[in-house]
Amino acid sequence: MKITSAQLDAHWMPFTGNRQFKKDPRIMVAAEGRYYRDSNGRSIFDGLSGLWTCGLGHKVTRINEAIKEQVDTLDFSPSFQFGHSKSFQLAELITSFTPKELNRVFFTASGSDAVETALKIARAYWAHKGLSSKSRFIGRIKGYHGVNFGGLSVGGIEANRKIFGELLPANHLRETITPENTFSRGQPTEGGFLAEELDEIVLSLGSENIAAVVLEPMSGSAGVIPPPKGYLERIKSICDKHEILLIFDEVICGLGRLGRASGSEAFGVVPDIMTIAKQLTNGVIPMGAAIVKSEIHDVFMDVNTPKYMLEFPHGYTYSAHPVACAAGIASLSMLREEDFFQRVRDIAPYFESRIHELKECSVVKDIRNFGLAGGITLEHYPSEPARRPFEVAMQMWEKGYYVRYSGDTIQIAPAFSVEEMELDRLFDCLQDSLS
Ligand code: PXG
Repeated sequence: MKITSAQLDAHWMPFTGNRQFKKDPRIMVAAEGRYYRDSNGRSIFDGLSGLWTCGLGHKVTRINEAIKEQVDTLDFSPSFQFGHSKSFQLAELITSFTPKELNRVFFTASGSDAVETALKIARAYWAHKGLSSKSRFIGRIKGYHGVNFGGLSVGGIEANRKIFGELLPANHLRETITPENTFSRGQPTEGGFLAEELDEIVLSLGSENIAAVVLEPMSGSAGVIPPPKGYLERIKSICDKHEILLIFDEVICGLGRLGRASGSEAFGVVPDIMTIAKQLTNGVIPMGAAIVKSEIHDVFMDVNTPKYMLEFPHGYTYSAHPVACAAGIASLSMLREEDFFQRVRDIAPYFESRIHELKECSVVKDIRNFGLAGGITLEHYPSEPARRPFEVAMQMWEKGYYVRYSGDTIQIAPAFSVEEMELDRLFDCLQDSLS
């Protein structure tokens, strides 16, 4: 069906150059496996698994059947004060993917909501312990934690923050890309010492004023930045030393992208709170979650108020939506039963070797990768860092490939089932577009 210009005008699209897009729209009409079909009938390789969401590919029968059955049985159920069985089933299933200490799940409607939830839990936790001055957050430059005010405050992508006025008080650690660790394969060996900056920040602010440190174990949106070896371990030990909570935002890292159930597992560091979304339902229905240690949860349950009172005045109309829960149960069951984490680990070395061949292109300034995620930093046009990635991504689109461009990077994150031959075609085409 043709989209009219009035329809195009009516939709203000998110994180999109609306003026450019509407002159020459790129419209998807169908998706199956690792391919989209566009409105011109072309087959388009999905180089980002949707938006880091669809690691299991598109049109997954088991997920779609679960959704259909759920819609026909219980299409909606009030999320406050009433329940349905699927949310409890999914919560327990999620805790079998997270480190064993993280075993209480709070459902949200998106990744941004999951981050806000985590931040609120952190502050309220300290307040319940009589330490309400512990309210400040520490994030990191280039961190992305969604678009709500809390997530923006701890986020460190300047372009996303600067027009929105006053945010929550937050400090930001330095980013971990250094001149020494460019073109690292997997975790860089240089840069672990950068975590020591946290100690300095805590000493200057006072640990009695800090609620939590919020990090993506591996930055995703900013262009795939795996943590240097030893970095997360040092962050964790500094947090423990000063009694500060550590929140891992695993909206991209969690549930398979890194070849493990979580970034925490991939990098061997256990946070106090974790956020997930995207792959939780394979992107088919919006859903996120914040998962916390039981000792955090129990502080809320131990309050001395009548039992009918709320322990945590927070939640969303769409928290634990039954249709999302059905999709989540099907997605997580498939990830486990078909061992997609092993599949990612098997193909990751090939992905790594192919993406690093792009180093030969003169406009490529850095390449980073981990699991099935890769980021390529491109040389800036004078004072126009975002232009070259846009141009390259548009060339790729012309050639039948969807890749993500943002800031000065191109990102690649194909479905977990991607074949070597498809990676060959994708990276050959990218090499052409970069030359
Ligand atoms: N935290 C992290 C680490 C994310 O990557 C969010 C929170 C917010 O999730 P929602 O569901 O509210 O969008 C994200 C989202 C990209 C890209 O191409 C990344 C995201 C969203 C859209 C595009 O890098 N990450």
